Amino acid sequence: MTNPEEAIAAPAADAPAEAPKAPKAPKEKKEKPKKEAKAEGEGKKSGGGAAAGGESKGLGLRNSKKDNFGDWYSELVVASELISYYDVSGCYILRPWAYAMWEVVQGWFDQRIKKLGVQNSYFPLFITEDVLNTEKDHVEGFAPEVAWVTKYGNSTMEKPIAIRPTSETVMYPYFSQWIRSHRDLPLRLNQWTNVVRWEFKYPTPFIRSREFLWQEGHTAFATQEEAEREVLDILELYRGVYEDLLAVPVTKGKKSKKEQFAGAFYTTTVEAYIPETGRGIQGATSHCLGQNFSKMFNITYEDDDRQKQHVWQNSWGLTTRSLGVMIMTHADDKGLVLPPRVAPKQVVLIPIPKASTAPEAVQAMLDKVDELTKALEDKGVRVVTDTRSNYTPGWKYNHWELKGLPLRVELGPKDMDNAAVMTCRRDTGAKEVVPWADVATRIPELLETIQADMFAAAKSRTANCTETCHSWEEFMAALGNKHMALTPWADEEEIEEEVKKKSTTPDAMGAKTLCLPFEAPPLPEGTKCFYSGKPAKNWALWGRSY
Ligand code: 87F
Repeated sequence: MTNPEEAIAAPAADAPAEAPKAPKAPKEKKEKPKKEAKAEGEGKKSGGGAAAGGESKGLGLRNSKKDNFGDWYSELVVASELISYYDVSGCYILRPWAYAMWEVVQGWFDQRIKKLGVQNSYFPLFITEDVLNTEKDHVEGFAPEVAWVTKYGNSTMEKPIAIRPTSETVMYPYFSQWIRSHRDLPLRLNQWTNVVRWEFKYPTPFIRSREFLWQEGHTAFATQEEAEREVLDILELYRGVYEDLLAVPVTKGKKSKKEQFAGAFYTTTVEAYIPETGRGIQGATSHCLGQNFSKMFNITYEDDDRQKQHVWQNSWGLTTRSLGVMIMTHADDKGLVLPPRVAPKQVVLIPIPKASTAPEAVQAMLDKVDELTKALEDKGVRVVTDTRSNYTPGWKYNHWELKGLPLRVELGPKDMDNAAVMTCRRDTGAKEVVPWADVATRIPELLETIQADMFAAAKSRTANCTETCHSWEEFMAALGNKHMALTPWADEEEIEEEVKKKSTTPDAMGAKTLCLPFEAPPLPEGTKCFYSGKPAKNWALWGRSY
C-alpha cells in the first residue's frame, strides 16, 4: 500500500519556491512506473467476457481510492484514456477524452469573460533574458523553474531564450506602448496558451506538470475601483467553473501575505479540497497587481488634467489542474464519474439484443436507438451509441463506467415490449424506467439532477472535513484527521512559518494557510489567535496542500 502523501507529491521541502536563493536545480523526483490500461480485448464476445446483459464483473481498477489513492489516480487517468505518459518526465499527453473537457471549460469561461469585455490575443512563447529580468525581483524566486533554449541545430544561441512560465514580462512592455490616454483604458486581454515551469516537486497528471494549458488574463484600468471590481468578477467566474461546471466545492478568499503572488498587491483564490489525501489545492487565482507592474514597466496614461498616472492592473489564471481536481473529487473504484455539464458525452445508449432475438427485431431495436438518439441530440444532449456487436453488454457497461459517462440508457427486448428504456446513473447506480415518450424531457432532467447531486455530495464531504479550531491541540487533531482547520488568526507571517514547521511530521508535510475566507463566522471582539494567543484579526483556513 502506498502512502498517498508520498504517491502524489514530494514533501514541500523540495519546492524550489521555498528555497528561492538557491537557483541550482533541485534533485529530480522520479516518476512512478507507467500504468497501462487493461487490454481492451478482455470483454470481447469470443473471449467469453461478462455475460450478456450482466452487471459489472470485476473489470474495474486494481487500486482503490480509499486504500492507495496515488496509485489509484495514476491507474485511473490512463485506463480511462484521459492521459498517456510521455518520455519527458512531468509531461503528459492529453488524449481526446481529456481535451474535450478542457474545451468545455474553455467555452464556458471564454464566453463569460468576453461578456465582461475581455478580448483574446496571442503573445509569443519565447522571452529574451533582458526582458525576463525587467521584473527580476519577483522572477527571482521562480528562477529555478524557468526553462531555456540554448541551442538551435548544432549551434549555440548567442543569448539563451526563456520559454514563458507566465507572460507578464512578454505583455507589459506592449501595454506600455499601447496605453497613452484614458481612452485606451480599460485594456483587458486574455490568452489561452501552454506554459512551461520546470517543476521539481513530484509530477502528477493535470495537478502538477512541467507543461500545462491555461488562460492568463492581464488587464489595466484607470482606477483602483474598476480593477478591484474585476478581481472579484473573475473570482466569481472561477467559482462557477469549479462549482457550477465541475461540481467541485471551493472556498473563495484572500491569500495570506506569505502565500500570495509576490508581484501582487493582493491575491484572491478559490481553494478546493481532496478528502482522501486530506489536502487543500489551489483552484485558480485572481490577482490585483495594484500599480506594482505599471511602475516597473512604465505603463501610464494621461488623465483629464494632463497628468501622467500609473494604471491599475490585474492578472488571473485557470489551468488544466481544474480537471485533475474534478477527477479526484468524483471518480471511484470503477473509474471516472463525470459531472454531466463537463462530460464530453453525457449519455450512452446501448441496445441489448439476445442471441435468440430475430433479425427484424434487432433492426427495430437499432432503429429505435437512432430515433431516441436524435430526440436527445435535438435537446442538446451529447449522446454516444454503442452498437458494437463484438462486445458484450457487460463489457460495454464497464467500459462506459470507466469513462465516467453520467447516464447509461439500455434498450433490451423487454424494453421494446414496454415502449420504454432502462436508465442507470453513474454517480449512484440508481435505475429508472423511462417511457420512450418521456425520454427527451426526462433524460435532460436526470442529467441536471445528477449534476446537482454530485455537487451536493462533494460539498457535504468537504464541509464534514473542515474543523473550527481555537487551540494548537485542536488544530493538530484536525490535521491528524486529514481535515482542514478554520482558525481565528493574528495574521502574522512568522506564525505561518512556525505553524508550518511545527506541523511537519515524519509522514506529512507542514500545513499552511489556504486562504482567509471571504465567508467566515463572526469574529467577536476579544477572540484570540489559535496559535499565538494574540488578538485575532481574521479567520484563516489551513491545511496540508498540493
Ligand atoms: C514560474 C517561473 C517564473 C508563477 C512562475 O498567477 C515566473 C513565475 O511569475 C511566476 N510561477 N508565477 C506567478 C504567476 C502569476 C500570475 N500570472 C498570470 C498568475 C495568473 C496568470
